[in-house]
Amino acid sequence: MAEYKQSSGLRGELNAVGLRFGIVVSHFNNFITDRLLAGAIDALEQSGAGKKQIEIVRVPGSFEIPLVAKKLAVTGHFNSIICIGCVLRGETSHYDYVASETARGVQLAQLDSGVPMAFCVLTCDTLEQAINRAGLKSGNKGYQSALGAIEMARLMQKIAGKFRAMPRRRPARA
Ligand code: INI
Repeated sequence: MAEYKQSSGLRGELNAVGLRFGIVVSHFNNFITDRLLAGAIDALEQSGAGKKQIEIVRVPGSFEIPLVAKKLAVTGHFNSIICIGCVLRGETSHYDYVASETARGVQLAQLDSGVPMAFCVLTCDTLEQAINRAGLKSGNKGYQSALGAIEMARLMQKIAGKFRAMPRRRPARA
């Protein structure tokens, strides 16, 4: 084990030059989602992405994010997709359905399409909690999610590049 340093292993660099990103952003609670969007764009631009590499698509609520994220993913145009929403707990169980189905839908969309998706859907009990996660720079979940989107896009490229030329093997029997 000693020869495996903590830093060893494949990892995606935080370099967005030449990558293409889709951002799906929910209008519901847009006081919060606009700030998350601004954080995400900041992170992408600081990492080398130009405006032409970023496509922003708006949906009514978080529940609609997965369908649109998948629609974008299967175009084959994007290296990574960032899903932005904010679900606030209300008086009814609506919150639970919207929050869990959005998470499940985004996970299914990335597994089905093979395009990495950053999950930047806040699920908070109060508006104050959401505000704290939509602040500036390190306190902005949009910023952090975009860094994750870049890292995953590069990692997918590395995996594809590393194993493309290798002969295929049958999977081992269980
Ligand atoms: N959508 C959200 O993004 N956040 C919420 O907090 C929310 N609440 O609480 O209702 C919400 N509802 C709308 C939902 O996402 C759909 O747009 C709607 O149900 C129509 O399909």
